[in-house]
Amino acid sequence: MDSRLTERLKRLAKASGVDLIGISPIERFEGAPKGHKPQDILPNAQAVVSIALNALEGTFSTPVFHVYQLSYALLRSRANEISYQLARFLEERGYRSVIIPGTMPLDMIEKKGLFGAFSHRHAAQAAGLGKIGLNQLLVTKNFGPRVWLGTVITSALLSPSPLLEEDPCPGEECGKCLAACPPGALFLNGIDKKKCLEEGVHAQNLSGLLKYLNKILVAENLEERKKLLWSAEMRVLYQSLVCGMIPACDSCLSVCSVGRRCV
Ligand code: B12
Ligand code: SF4
Ligand code: SF4
Repeated sequence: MDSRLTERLKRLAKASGVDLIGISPIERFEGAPKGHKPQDILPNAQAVVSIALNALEGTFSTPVFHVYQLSYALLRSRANEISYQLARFLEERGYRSVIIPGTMPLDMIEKKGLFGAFSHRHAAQAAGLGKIGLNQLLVTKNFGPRVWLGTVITSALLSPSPLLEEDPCPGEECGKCLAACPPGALFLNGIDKKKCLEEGVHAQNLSGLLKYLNKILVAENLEERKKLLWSAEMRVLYQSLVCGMIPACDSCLSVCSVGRRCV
């Protein structure tokens, strides 16, 4: 166990703006499905580093979508970049490392984009950052579920972090996330991913883009097609492609009062 390297890595993460960092040894992933254990992603994996970045609470209360979009997109790219920085730090010291995409890219063919290569939530729970709550998200003590996660799998033998003992989510006796989920996609023991995905469908994500392109394809004549191409909706879609396509729903995050710090 390299405790000095672990401390230096944690210091670098904090200096880069990470709010929470924890380390889990690969033995904590025994229950993970085949193909989704650390060693399936990096053959000589020894440890998994999890980071969490707290989202601005204002992100979840602004009614202006493009204001929400900026914070969200920035959080996503920062987590990827910091993960990369940590992986570079470890590789410079001779330890092979990989980073897990925040969301995309992921397997769009067999898994239909609904199953990541490696679960950030389970990794973060195994690293003691929080516990998976009733909303199926990682709920942390200090920031509730309003954290974006990143993961580095490495061949370095890093010192493990303790697991979180108490559960920040009281479960059924709260149940606010279940009640707040617009399509009723959340259940006591899981989530209907398709329902959740449908709710997140918005003019500004992939399904929205495909629906709009289809509208152009089936338009009656050339004039109609031109109108659809030179429309405001097309400009919105273009902007989302440039700035980041963001799911439109987040009620199960915003409603949770655990770790809420702002009025
Ligand atoms: C696909 C995906 C979705 C799908 C499916 C969601 C889901 N719950 O699976 C859809 C589009 C519906 C979705 C929605 C949302 N997502 Co999403 N999503 C992902 C993504 C890319 C993969 C998740 C995944 O693989 N699911 C499939 C498998 C792994 O999950 P599962 O079926 O629950 O796994 C079972 C088994 O496989 C097993 N298992 C899997 N791995 C392991 C490991 C161990 C050790 C064990 C014991 C078991 C185990 O346990 C499960 C059985 O209960 C992750 C990023 C990532 N790579 O982790 C983000 C991620 C989960 N999403 C996130 C967010 C924020 C959202 C949304 C709020 C949308 C938004 N506004 O961004 C909603 C919330 C929905 C919800 N309440 O869960 C965040 C969650 C942050 C947090 N605090 O936990 C993540 C982690 C992205 C990130 N980098 O931070 N998402
Ligand atoms: S993101 Fe929206 S639809 Fe999906 S589980 Fe959360 S509240 Fe329900
Ligand atoms: S809203 Fe309540 S039940 Fe849902 S995750 Fe937060 S604390 Fe748990």
